[in-house]
Amino acid sequence: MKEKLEAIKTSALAKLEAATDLDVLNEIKVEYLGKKGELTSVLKSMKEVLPEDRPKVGQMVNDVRNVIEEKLEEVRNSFAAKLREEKMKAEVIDVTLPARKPDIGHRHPNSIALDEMERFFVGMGYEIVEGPEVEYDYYNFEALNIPANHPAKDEQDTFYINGDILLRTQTSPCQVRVMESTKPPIRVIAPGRVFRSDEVDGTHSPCFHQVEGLVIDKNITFADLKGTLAEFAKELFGEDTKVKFRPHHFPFTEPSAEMDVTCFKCGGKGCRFCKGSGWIEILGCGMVHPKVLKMSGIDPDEYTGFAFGVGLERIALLKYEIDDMRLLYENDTRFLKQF
Ligand code: 2NM
Repeated sequence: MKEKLEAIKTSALAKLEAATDLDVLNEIKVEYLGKKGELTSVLKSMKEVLPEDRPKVGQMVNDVRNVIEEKLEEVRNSFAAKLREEKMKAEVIDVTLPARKPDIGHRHPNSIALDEMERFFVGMGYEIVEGPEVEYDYYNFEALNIPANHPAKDEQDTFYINGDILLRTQTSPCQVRVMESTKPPIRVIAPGRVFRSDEVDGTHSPCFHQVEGLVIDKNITFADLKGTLAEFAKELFGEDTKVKFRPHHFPFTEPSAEMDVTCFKCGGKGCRFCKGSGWIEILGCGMVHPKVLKMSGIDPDEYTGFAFGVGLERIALLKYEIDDMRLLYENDTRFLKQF
C-alpha cells in the first residue's frame, strides 16, 4: 500500500511539474483528487487493510493528498504570475507619446445663425415657441387662409400622414396655436423644422428650417414691421445694411411683401454674389390677414399684427458664404469645423 501511494505521489508531482496551462491542472486534480480519482480508490480499498494498520494508511493517504494539493496551488500561482507579467508587458504605456486630443464637436452653421436670431428677438421681448412637426391640415393651411384647392397648396406640397394630418410646411401653425390660446399683446418667434415635397438641389431640401415671427397688439402697423425687420437685417448682415420691400402675395397676410437687403459683399454696387443686382432676398412678411386673426379668435377691429418668415438655411448659406445647401446636411466635420 505504501509503495502504491508513493507511486501515485511521484506520478502526480511529475505531471504537475510538466503542466502548461490551467485546463491541464484541472484534469490532474480530477485524476488524482476527484471522486473517482486515484486517492479515493485507495481509500475505498481500505477494507483490504488490517484494522490495526488502517489509521496509519489513512494518515499516509492524507499526507499524499496534502503534498499534491500544495504542489497544485504552487503551480497554479506560478501560472497566474506568468499571466500577469505577460499582461503588463502587453500594456506598456509610452508616457513620452503626445496625448490624444479629445474630439470635441462643433456647432452647426444653422445653430449659430439661429442663436443669433433668437438672441436678437428675445432682446426685443419676443418669446420663443415651438409646436408639432406633424400637424393638422387645419393649422397648416385652413387657419392660414389657404383653403382646399388654393394654388398656394400646390407651392407647398407636403407629405400627408392621412387626409387631415401632414408634415407642416411652415411654422405658422405654432403661431395659430398661440393666437388661439393667448390674449394679445403677442410677440413670438417660432423656429423649427418644416417639410415640403421638393427635389434636393443646391438651394432646396424636402426638410429645412424656418423662423417665423408674429406680433399682435393694438395699433400695430406696417411701420412697426419695417422698423423691426430693418433692425433685424442690420443685426444679421451689419450696421450699414439697407432694406427694401417688394410687394408680394401670401394668403395669410395683406398687404404682403418680400424684403431684400443690400448685398453685404459689394454694399449694393452689384457683384457676383448678388448676381449684379446689389440686393439679396431674405424673407417674406406682411400684416396678418383679418380673416386669419378672426379664425383664431382675435378681433381684427381691435387688434392688428405683422408676421414674417425666414428660411434658416438661406440665412446660414448667405452669412457663411456657403454655395450649396447640401453641405449643411452632410455633417462632414471638415466642412463643419470651418465656422
Ligand atoms: C411668411 C411670410 C409672411 C406668417 C404669417 C403667420 C400667421 F400665423 F400669423 F398667420 N405666421 N407667419 C408669415 C407671413 C410667414 O413666411 C414667408
